[in-house]
Amino acid sequence: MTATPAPYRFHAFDVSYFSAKVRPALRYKQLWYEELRADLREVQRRTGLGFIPILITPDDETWQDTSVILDRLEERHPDPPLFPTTPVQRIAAHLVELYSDEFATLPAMHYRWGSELGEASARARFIAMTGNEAIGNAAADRMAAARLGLGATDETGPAMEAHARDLLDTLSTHFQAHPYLLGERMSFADCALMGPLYGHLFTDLVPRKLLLETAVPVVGWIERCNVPGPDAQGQWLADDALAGSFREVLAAMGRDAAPVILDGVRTVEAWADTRPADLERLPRTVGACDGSLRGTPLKKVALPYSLWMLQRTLDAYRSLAQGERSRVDAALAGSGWEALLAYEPRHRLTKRGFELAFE
Ligand SMILES: N[C@@H](CCC(=O)N[C@@H](CS)C(=O)NCC(=O)O)C(=O)O
Repeated sequence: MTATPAPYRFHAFDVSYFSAKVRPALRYKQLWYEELRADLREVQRRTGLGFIPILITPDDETWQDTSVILDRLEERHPDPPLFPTTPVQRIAAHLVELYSDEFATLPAMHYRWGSELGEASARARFIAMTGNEAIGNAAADRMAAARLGLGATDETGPAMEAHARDLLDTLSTHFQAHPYLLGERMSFADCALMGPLYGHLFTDLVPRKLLLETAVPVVGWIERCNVPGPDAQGQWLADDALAGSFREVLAAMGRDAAPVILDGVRTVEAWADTRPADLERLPRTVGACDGSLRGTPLKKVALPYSLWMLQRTLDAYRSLAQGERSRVDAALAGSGWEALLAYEPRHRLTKRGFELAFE
């Protein structure tokens, strides 16, 4: 175990999508940590926000936002590494993170809240988790409404399920030959994908059945990510390679997700073009954007946060030397991610404390 003078304190929930992204990283890095059922008053007091998870460091700093948390964990505890340093694997990992954080929430919310059995079982779990019927029901109502805001409606349900089917099939093929996305070692891409796959699909009744009946190799990967001890780790693929089966995974993600993410970012940028000059705080959402998923119209809220996440990937891509970028382009040709990597945002966001702001 990595020695720290006191444990990290991880405010999280087992049913939480984004908690499932950080937990494997804490375990992989063999950190001393205590997981607490998130104390929402403490989270609010420390961050001014209602988002979980948060991580409190041994020296009592508060870290919020899973991408920031993973970056800082890597900075403080670089060994064993979560972030590949070679260009192709690094950008591929960023795309998996972008997909997981900014698109996979849609199928995940569909499976949790989009059927009678899904909704009733998730509601029961929320009540059990909070130990209070009124609070559990209120939280369930908020999340069920958030599903619709994200565009995971009854109309888009079949497209969500077709997407999930392709994703699970490509992942199953990959995990039959490779323990993790980039080879024999876990990376932050695996952590990010655990958000939808463990946080929602594996803990929810309806998709758990789907996983166990149709995607057993994916369940095997979930088990590995949950117990990623040092003895279970090898190396990422040599020579900055991506397995052919992982390129299929990236394509299953990119084809459907990249246009939806770009639609959202374009809407945010159009709003930013004409935003009020005296804007003090960025709103969480800036209206809705219209797009489509597999030919089905999809209307979803546009989130400034999505621009920040895209910027994170683009910063990594644009910091590469020309030759490295060409290697990334060649490796990702035909994956559906090209237009997103070519996008040049007109606006730039930064974090002031825990809040997003224009740079
Ligand atoms: N981008 C944030 C997202 C965190 C997030 O949305 N967490 C969910 C739980 S998994 C939450 O707290 N939702 C409360 C809300 O949406 O109001 C991160 O990466 O930490």
